[in-house]
Amino acid sequence: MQFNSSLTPSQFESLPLTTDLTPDDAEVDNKLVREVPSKQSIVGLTGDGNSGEQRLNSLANQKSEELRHTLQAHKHERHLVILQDFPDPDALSSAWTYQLIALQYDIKCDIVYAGTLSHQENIALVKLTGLPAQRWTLQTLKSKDLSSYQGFVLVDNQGTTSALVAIVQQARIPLLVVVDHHNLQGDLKSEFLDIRPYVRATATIFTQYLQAGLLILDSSIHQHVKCATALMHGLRSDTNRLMQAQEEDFMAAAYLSKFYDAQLLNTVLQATRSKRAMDVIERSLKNRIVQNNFSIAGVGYLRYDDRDAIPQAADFLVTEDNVHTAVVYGIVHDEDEELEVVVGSLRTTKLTLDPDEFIKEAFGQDSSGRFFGGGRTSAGGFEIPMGFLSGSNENSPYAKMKWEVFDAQIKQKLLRLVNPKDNPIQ
Ligand SMILES: [Mn+2]
Repeated sequence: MQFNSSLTPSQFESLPLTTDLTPDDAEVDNKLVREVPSKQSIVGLTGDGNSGEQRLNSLANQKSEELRHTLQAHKHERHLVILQDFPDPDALSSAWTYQLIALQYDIKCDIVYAGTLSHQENIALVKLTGLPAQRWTLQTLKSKDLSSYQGFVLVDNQGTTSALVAIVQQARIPLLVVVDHHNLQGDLKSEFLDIRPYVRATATIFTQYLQAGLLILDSSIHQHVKCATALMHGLRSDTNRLMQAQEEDFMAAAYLSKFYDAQLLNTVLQATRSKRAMDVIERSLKNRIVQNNFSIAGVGYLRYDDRDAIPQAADFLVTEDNVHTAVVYGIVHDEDEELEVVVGSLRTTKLTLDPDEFIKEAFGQDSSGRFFGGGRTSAGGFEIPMGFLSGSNENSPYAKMKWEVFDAQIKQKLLRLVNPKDNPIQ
């Protein structure tokens, strides 16, 4: 069985720790909130067989124009670009592109994330391209003067997967720009909104902005070549090496092919797994149960830095014969914050299974109505805070008991959907 290192995690690996996207004090003019067009209306726009010079659909052009106006209106400002807590190549490359575009308008951007880069390819990408993302923990945030930012931007997420968003909102920094390809996660009030769930990667959307002229790429500028390489990686990893790519994604990849550095991308893709990630994958293999073509595996406790081994294990389990969907989960322990969270990933090759729906149906919502997870095409994730039960694992029988309870409960919730007659509790 082949183990392909280019399978990368989805951004929905982390979910709602914090955010409230509808602050009482709506500082943003409601009139500025734009409606997300339905897929139908876009199919009509793209399927006209028109071979326009850049072959961009009118929506992409219209959105690029809107973004240009938004940036124009915020010249000389400083913005915070917030990524999901565990950013993936799609998020990282898109944010970098936003930063370079914004710079044309003398807007300075800091790209930040609260969690960690735990996938070997993400670490390689950031190191090899010099991608300017910074880790801001909640601790870091306390030492920052947020008043120097006039706005914040969400790229490849809608604020539900970042622990930073709530704090930035408390500081009354307005949400200016959202660009994402996940299903709409709630009522978002942003000056500019471009959410296109049928596009397979946010990197595709950003490439379209480049094609529309928001930034003219130049192969003689190293930074442009590196950014194009990062975008190519983001686009490939969110489309399962282009296997799930659609016309728009291929068009974007074709455009990037004129600028990216194939050798650099190859080096990024050859990053190797840590031993601890391998151990988690081994545990997932050993613990998996397969029922009705679903493979389900609990992997016990993991360190925070190894969190990304969970989606990697799911990527692996879904390759087994007769398995179309894999769910892997574990308890991630954050030593710094003394917090524990159940983190899970879903991967599916079944076209009719919507990961977003499946996870929402399986785990439901927390007491404030927020879903424990969601997803996009072929991938999803969930995150369930353990709250009062966090920590105290020095006592190993307690730790074991706690794992067993969570393990049983998650299996129960999943099997209810997989095989309604089967209940592990009985
Ligand atoms: Mn993405």
